[in-house]
Amino acid sequence: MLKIGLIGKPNAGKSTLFSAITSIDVEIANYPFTTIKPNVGISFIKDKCPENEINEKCHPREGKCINGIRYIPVEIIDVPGLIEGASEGKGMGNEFLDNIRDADIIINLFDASGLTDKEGNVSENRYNPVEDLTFVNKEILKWMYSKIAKDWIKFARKEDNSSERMELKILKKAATFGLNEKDVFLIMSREKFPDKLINWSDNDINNFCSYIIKYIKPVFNVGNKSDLINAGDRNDIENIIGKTHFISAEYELLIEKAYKNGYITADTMDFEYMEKSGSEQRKILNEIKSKFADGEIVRFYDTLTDIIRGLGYIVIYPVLDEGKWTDKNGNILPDAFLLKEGDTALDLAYKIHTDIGENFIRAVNGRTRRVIGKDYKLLNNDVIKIISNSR
Ligand SMILES: Nc1nc2c(ncn2[C@@H]2O[C@H](COP(=O)(O)OP(=O)(O)OP(=O)(O)O)[C@@H](O)[C@H]2O)c(=O)[nH]1
Ligand SMILES: [Mg+2]
Repeated sequence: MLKIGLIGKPNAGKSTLFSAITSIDVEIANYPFTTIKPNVGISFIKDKCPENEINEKCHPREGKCINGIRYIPVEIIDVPGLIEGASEGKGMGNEFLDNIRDADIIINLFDASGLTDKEGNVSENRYNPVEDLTFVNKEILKWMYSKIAKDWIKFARKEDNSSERMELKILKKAATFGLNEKDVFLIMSREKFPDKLINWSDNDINNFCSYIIKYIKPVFNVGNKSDLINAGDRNDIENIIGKTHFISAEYELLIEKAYKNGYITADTMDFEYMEKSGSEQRKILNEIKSKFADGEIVRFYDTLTDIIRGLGYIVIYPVLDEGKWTDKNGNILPDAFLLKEGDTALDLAYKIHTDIGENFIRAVNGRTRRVIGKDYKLLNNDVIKIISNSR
């Protein structure tokens, strides 16, 4: 399952967002270091389900499908707040970042309102939110460096004496961040490093870490508390850091709760009011609705979808019956897997099971009914049957 880590300075609204998107109640409060232990939960990314094409209802094994929109589960991890100097033990330190070691995507949630200072304390003076981005990114890098550089000389001496491929040697260090051989190969082929590990300087190790972020594990800055700012504030931020997603965890939570309690018909912006909702509630929700309609604030689900699309993730539906799009028990489109653009039918086979990958014979495209080979490049929303020799 795709893993998404929520990081940021204390009081930025990480736990509020976590609660809104996972429906898990966690501690939320207007002071720093409310969260002291990471929270882990499941949320979803949404995509149009192929069930629409066959006029049948699908049977998701995981997640759900509502009105033809498939909800594909992703793991969300909310961690304590990060402050400058965390790598030297300040605040809650940085050990807790180990919980997002193998996250595929890191979201740096920053308080766009500027109403909390660098350490997350509510402040009278308006604070420039862009400052958070610099130190949070630095702390992430320092944390990665500390893991990779640990016992480097001992590691380098041992590995320099072996005839293994360089990628496999580096992987012994990089696997802790969830990287695989392909990932390491990508970094090593695009960037230059000394041939012998013993000759890697601190700078080389640092660069390697920054390339992990650049190529494999991107950090996305997302502005929170955008309900408290105006167009000018948004411009000021975008002038410095470029196009930004402005969200409101508070609104996300309000909408989610209104939906769960039966006040509105959907948790999307096209909701209608249910009879049970009162006039005060409708007034607040109308205001919220208009802010989203004006594009002042975006829904976090849309942000997430944008990020995932931008990274080249695609949704693939493996089936056993290429005609009916079912598994062996007749369940329609039971699974939705996230793969990456460029991944092949063989990659899908391995993702289903190593045994199926190893014994791959051919595959069939469920839409065209054509036989495809192991090198077939998967397309978003493909329905694929894999034929293998595995028992
Ligand atoms: N106005 C507004 N307030 C928000 C928003 N998101 C969170 N808050 C408030 O900000 C405060 C901090 O929220 P938390 O979710 O506890 O923040 P956190 O980042 O998890 O904080 P730590 O666990 O201390 O690192 C709470 O009072 C929230 O109600 C938002 O989008 N808008
Ligand atoms: Mg928190």
